[in-house]
Amino acid sequence: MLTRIDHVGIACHDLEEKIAFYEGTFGLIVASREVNEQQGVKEAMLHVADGPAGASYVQLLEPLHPDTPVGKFLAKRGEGVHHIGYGVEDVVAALESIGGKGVRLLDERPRHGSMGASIAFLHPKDVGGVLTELVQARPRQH
Ligand code: V0V
Ligand code: CO
Repeated sequence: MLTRIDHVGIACHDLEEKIAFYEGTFGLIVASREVNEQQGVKEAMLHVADGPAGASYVQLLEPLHPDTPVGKFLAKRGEGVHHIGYGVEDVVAALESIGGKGVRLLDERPRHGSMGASIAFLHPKDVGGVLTELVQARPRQH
């Protein structure tokens, strides 16, 4: 069901500062920058590698407000890994299958994610303390 690690989501206070760090330290290149009001974040995807099932990224996340998932996480735990995003072929089918196994779905239906992806989150308490995101990438343009 999981085809790759699509991204590792990292919570930070200052997006521009962390982008500069990842660029300068690891030579990563920013593939996209977006504000996602629904998710309460300003985020950037930094390209790590391409694989047979698609690309993988580091996602840097700065909260738009304190009362958002990333804002609350920063207040409670400070900067660090916030979630893992796994690639799936079909996010609707994956949600149905995973929900059927008793894992709480934070999204019953997919929502809009970075770079045109369809995304859905699983409750961290049902995934061993790991906030888990399913990512169906936008079909590649020709
Ligand atoms: C909270 N908890 C976490 C966590 N956030 N555990 C692991 N990883 C995290 N990131 C724990 C927290 O420590 C509490 O445990 C418990 O869950 C309840 O947390 P809370 O602070 O009371 O917060 P809630 O319940 O209001 O919200 C937590 C959830 C929320 C996970 C439900 O953050 C959520 O719906 N997240 C999904 C959306 C999201 O994260 N969007 C931002 C990324 P204790 O202390 O009680 O034991 S957007 C994105 O990735 C995009 C756009 C993309 O990839 O394209
Ligand atoms: Co994400």
